[in-house]
Amino acid sequence: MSESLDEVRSDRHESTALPESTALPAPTAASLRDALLHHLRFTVGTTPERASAFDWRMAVSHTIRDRAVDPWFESVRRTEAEDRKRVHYLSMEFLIGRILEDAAINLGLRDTIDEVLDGFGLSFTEIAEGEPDAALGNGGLGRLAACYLESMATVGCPGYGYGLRYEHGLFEQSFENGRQVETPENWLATGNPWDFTRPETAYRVGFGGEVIEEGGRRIWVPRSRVLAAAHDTPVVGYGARWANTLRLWAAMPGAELFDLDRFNAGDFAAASEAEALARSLTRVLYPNDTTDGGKQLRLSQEYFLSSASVQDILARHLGAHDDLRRLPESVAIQMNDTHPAIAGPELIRLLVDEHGFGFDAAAGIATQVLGYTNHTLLPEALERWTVGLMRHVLPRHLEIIEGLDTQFVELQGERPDPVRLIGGDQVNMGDLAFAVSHKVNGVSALHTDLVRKDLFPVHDELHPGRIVNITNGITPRRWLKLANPALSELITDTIGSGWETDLDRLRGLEQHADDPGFQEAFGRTKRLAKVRFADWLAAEHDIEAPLDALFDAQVKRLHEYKRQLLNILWTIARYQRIKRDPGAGWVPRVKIFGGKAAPSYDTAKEIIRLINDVARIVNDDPETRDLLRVIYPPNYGVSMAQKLIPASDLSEQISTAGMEASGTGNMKFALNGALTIGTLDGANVEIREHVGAGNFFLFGLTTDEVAARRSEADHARTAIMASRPLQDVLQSVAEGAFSPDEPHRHGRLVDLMWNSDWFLVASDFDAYDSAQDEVDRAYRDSHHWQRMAILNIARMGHFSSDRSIREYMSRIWDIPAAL
Ligand code: 26V
Repeated sequence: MSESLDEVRSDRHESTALPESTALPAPTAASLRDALLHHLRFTVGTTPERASAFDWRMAVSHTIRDRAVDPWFESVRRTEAEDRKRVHYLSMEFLIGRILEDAAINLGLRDTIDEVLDGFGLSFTEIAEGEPDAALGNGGLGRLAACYLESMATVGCPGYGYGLRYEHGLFEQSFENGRQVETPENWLATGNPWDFTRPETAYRVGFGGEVIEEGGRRIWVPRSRVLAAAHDTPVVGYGARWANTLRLWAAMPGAELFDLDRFNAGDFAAASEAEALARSLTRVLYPNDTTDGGKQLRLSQEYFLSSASVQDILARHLGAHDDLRRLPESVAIQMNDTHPAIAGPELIRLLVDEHGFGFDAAAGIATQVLGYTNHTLLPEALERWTVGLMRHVLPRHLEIIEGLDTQFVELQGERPDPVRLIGGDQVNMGDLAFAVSHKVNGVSALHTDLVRKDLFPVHDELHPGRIVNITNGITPRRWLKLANPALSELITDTIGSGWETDLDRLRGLEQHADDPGFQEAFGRTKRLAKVRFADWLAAEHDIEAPLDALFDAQVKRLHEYKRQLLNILWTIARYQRIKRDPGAGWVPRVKIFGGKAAPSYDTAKEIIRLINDVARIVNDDPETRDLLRVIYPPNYGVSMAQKLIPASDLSEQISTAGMEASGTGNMKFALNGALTIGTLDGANVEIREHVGAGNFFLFGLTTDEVAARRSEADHARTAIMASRPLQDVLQSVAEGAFSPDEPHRHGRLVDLMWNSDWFLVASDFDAYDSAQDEVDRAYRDSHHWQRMAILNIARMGHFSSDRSIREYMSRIWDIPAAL
């Protein structure tokens, strides 16, 4: 039986290409123009004469989307015909950004559609910029998921992204008197042309209720049920040789879930409970890395994603196979952090309760299928749910976690103080995710070491080899080809095309690093990017940026460990020095900040306010404004990054060592020829190794030194007393030099610096200051600077997300490429 099955399979491996006739013909400008007019008329319902920018964008998007369909169907057909193993990437966040231009590039239609629109007197770029960002994520973790989806499609890894279709993505940020104000984001308000709605693909997801015993079996009777409806977006790889699906679940009340009996009995509230839950479940992305309130909703969201996805995965498997014991041969599930870790207990529950497996067998299958990526060591970021909440929302899953906990304690034998999945009254989702996974990965070499040593030492001892490192990566299509067309063109002119899918080829630029002609050409691309960014700043935010200055950028979520405070305090020191000696030959700098603070994160918000206060004083000072500018455009996101990163000369990656798991912005900047000023943290370590220590501005305490320094009493006071510049800076802030209307406004931040300084801003201040001096020296020698920048670009090939995905495929998923 199994032999003949194998025969069938190997037979199927032979058949590949789609018969030419069923595919759309390769588009010419004329055929694309016809398709565009067709959509304008029949999809949008208007004419070229009357069409608004929005109408054109819809028609263009549908025209491009049509071209994704054949590669998409063909990829599904081949995967099924060849019975290929697939990966299912479960993530609460996908920070995608705009889709149109990325899809056009990957389909090879970027220039043709440009030409077609030109014929109507329209600009593709302008139309594409009308698209709202799909901002279904908070920061690095969500953006990584988006890069990985694109790379999976590019390298031909059969798979699905599974997430939630939040009605409102990450909040929009504006500033009022320098303070962050949040307003709801509304990306779906004008419809989403990329969405294929599949109301027929819907699963019931239960919540609450109780577990009853029936004939020796445990049966979960949920209190309410919500429908998860699939919305699919095709994800086309570069060259359109492969396409995967991003499946986002939307919660729906579902008429059959309405409890008519309860309603008729007069219990109106209970009858509508499922409806109320459905309306809130996928309403909004959690903006909060730190929330206290809404814990139940968050856990319910996580379960909703996990359950719908696992049900879908099993349904697909059972559509083609009859044996769930062989699930690990066809299915890999990757959990993006612990957020979908309840997928483990859910898979076990379905195997045991609905498919008759014993507990141990089910747990064994789950472990072979699941993998877990850890993205942070911060204790406050490691998810824990109280047993009470878990019992209230997921009573059957709590029993299963108890079963896993018992297994895990037994495994630890005589260990006096065993690690528990349930410790005290808390369920530890990190330990749970570890226990149900065959591989657990860190996201940079340093981070992985710390995962082994500090986070999971006992797990590591019990399961040597389970923890692996797969350093993060970024997609060169969006972050170089799309974001930086001028540099991309220069690269292609110099080394030919092919780097888009084989980023190591950038090495070919090394031999041009000393060539003054190439340096000049590179300088022109940087200048062009600065002009583009400056034009956008002026048009959108009425902010002026002097083009001849060094663009020095720190863009990322606001967090104390990322040390935007160090950056702004140093900026004040620079301001004071210029004031003291304006003619000292300063290198003009634009200090660029971007990033959002979690709405409940008060200290981060105070730092935002300080940056904006400093900006106002510094930018208004006629003595300094030509030498120092502080700009902080609000609402940083993927699309702003695409303009800002190519324009930057210097990339600030200055987290307290040991605290930034990887960083991925660091990679985007270096790939676009910005030099890094940074600590030995996260992927900075590997970036420095690749680009060369001489092409990287290193400063600061190491991870071990951080630990030692923190244990010194009064380290903050000692460091401040040793640094005259820092004392002056803190004094001016304390005296209200940047908040004359409210002199004590920043008193708490100054207090934190003197009395706690957990993130060692003071301890690293002088080292940072010296590294910044070195930046100035290097920048003054323009040939030297360009050479370093070019070497950075040339040596960044390793950080392509294609490399990361290939590592996941071979080391975790056991999936060969389909291409
Ligand atoms: C969560 C929380 C929640 C509680 C308060 C503090 C805090 C701080 C950070 C986080 C982030 C959790 C997960 C995350 O987004 N990690 C990021 O993942 C990126 C992709 O691997 C990586 O590049 C970043 O270094 C890492 O912070």
